[in-house]
Amino acid sequence: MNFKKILIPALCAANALFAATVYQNQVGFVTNGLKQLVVIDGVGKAIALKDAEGKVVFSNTIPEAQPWEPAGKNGSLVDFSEVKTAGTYKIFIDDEEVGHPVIVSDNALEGVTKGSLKFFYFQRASTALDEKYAGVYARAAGHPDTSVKYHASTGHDVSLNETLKAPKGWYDAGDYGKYIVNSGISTYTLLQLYQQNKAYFDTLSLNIPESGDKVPDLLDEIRWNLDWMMAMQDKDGGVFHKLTTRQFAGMVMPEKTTTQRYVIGKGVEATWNFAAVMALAADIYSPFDKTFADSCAKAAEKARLWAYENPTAIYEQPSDVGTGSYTNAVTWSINIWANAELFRISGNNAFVDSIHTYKYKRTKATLQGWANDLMLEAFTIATNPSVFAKADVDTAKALIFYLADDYMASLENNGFGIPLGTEDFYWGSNGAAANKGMVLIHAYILTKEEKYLNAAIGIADYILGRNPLDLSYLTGFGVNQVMHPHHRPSQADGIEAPVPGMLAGGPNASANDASACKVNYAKDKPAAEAYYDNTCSYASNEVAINWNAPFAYLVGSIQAILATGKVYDIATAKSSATYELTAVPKAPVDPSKQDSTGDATAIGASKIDFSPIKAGSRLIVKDNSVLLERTAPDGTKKYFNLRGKKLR
Ligand code: 9MR
Ligand code: 9MR
Repeated sequence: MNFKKILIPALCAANALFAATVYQNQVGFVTNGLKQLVVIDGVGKAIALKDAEGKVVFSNTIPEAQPWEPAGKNGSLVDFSEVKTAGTYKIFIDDEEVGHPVIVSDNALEGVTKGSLKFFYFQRASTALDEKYAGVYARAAGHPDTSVKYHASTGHDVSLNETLKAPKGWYDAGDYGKYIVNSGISTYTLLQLYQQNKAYFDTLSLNIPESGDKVPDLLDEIRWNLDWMMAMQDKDGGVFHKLTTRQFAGMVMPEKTTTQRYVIGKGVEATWNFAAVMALAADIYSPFDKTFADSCAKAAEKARLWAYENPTAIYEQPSDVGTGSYTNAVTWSINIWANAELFRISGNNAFVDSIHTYKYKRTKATLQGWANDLMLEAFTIATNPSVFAKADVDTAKALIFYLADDYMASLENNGFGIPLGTEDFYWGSNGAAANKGMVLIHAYILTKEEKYLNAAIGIADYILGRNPLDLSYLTGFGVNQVMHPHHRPSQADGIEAPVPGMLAGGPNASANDASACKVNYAKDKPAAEAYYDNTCSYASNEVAINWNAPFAYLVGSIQAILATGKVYDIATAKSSATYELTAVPKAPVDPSKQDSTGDATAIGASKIDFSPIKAGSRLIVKDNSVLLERTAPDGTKKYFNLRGKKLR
């Protein structure tokens, strides 16, 4: 019996009693790009878009609804990409106006690109924000950071009462701390945005104090943070973990908190991060400021040497410190990333040899985030095929498609057309969503297959309103906006609207701040609704540089690609300068510090064609010892110690 045939008319009759709901990008659709919206309770009804004169520019019947687990309800995905005329349209379902205006324009995502990048200007430490650039959000200078103390965890003799100058940089988030680990991935993501879309960003004005100089505004903004990062490198090459007060400040303006700041910790996570970012900066800034670029390359080289000499220096949060910890990052993933960047700017094979030491771990991808940078090396290697060996490029591509094709598969029968699952709704879910978009953009750069770009557009649409809260998560943009982010200046400045261009952390099914909020906003809610627009909610409504950066990358790339019709040409991609760098010692010295997720079992990842290890033997390092791994042609693996004794 065909169940559907009986059910559908019954459901349609019931639907007629309820008005349909529409979830859509509230900011705009680029004229020549994908355009979709979601309708709830609309199956079988007529949907139309009309222009200002009431002329129908699109009409269709609302298709079958499909589930999307994070929303806990079914949606019908309506595709109106055929509308290729710029304009503002109204949505009608059975002749009733619903949803929000649909804006179609050639530069629909330019405003959010500029806005999300301008956020970094608003986050600048050690400077006043002038009204000319900040408008009503102008403020006094805070945190000069010219007299920073050394915390004992840096290894410095604190009885000497020395101080350090480390001004500038961006505040991390809603707090006033400056953390190298999180700065690393954020700065790097923005550098990649520039690198991959130079034609677009060379002329894009952000209205910042440096606008009008010879350097693109995006690079001027990034430089503000690089200058700070540079000051965080100790004389021996190691890099301090963070610069913060010992405890979080109150919810006050920057200039109101004058509590002593410290550099805290010095470890491999910060040092590897620093090396990776400085290496890429050495390439990108060399046409603009050769002296600075040279110093970046030197600093990166020195950092790497320190990290190899101090492999056990893993950051631990001191007991008298309560600011963000950024601990437990996967150190080998940062190591590989830094070595990839160093090879790219130097051509010194010792750096790729270092990567190969970890080859057995590079078969199973994890989405990039402050705690795992494996994908960052994959992005670099895959987009530099004339620099890296083919086998390395193939491995890097495999990592990218391991994730990207998984996202594509999740779009099948997905009622909202969003490649996010219930498991993706953790602290900073919007940042993770944007990072998925970054993976998809890379898949697009590598294949030019539109499906990847379209999936990335779906993520941008999700953040800008195509979600079950009918909310744009970027402050200052969209019809329904986030109004109460956990962000000290926005809470303390007396202005009702928060600083614009900030991406809220997003729904978090774990509601890790339930005690601060006195309410568990995730309770009995589908994952995508576990969000609280309240200043208490640092786990769903804080803002952070590592969430804004991939969002800016996502919308900036989409806008640049659609507007210019051009995609980053990787065939000839290479560093604009070559540096002579030393790489001693060559290999990682402390395998016991390698991450457990990298153990030999990770090789089971079935989607990956990793030909060299399909069958045969090789040496791997596990639990501090070297083992022989034999892979039979059917893929089964056996392990032996070096005396030939079979293990397990
Ligand atoms: O404001 C802090 C925010 O930046 C952090 O992400 C969060 C978690 O570490 O902590 C916030 O600070 C709160 C602190 O943890 C407890 N006292 C109240 C602080 C402000 O809500
Ligand atoms: O983004 C971080 C998240 O992944 C962690 O789970 C959380 C708790 O450690 O910390 C987040 O980072 C915060 C940092 O510790 C302090 N500044 C604010 C950051 C965003 O909430």
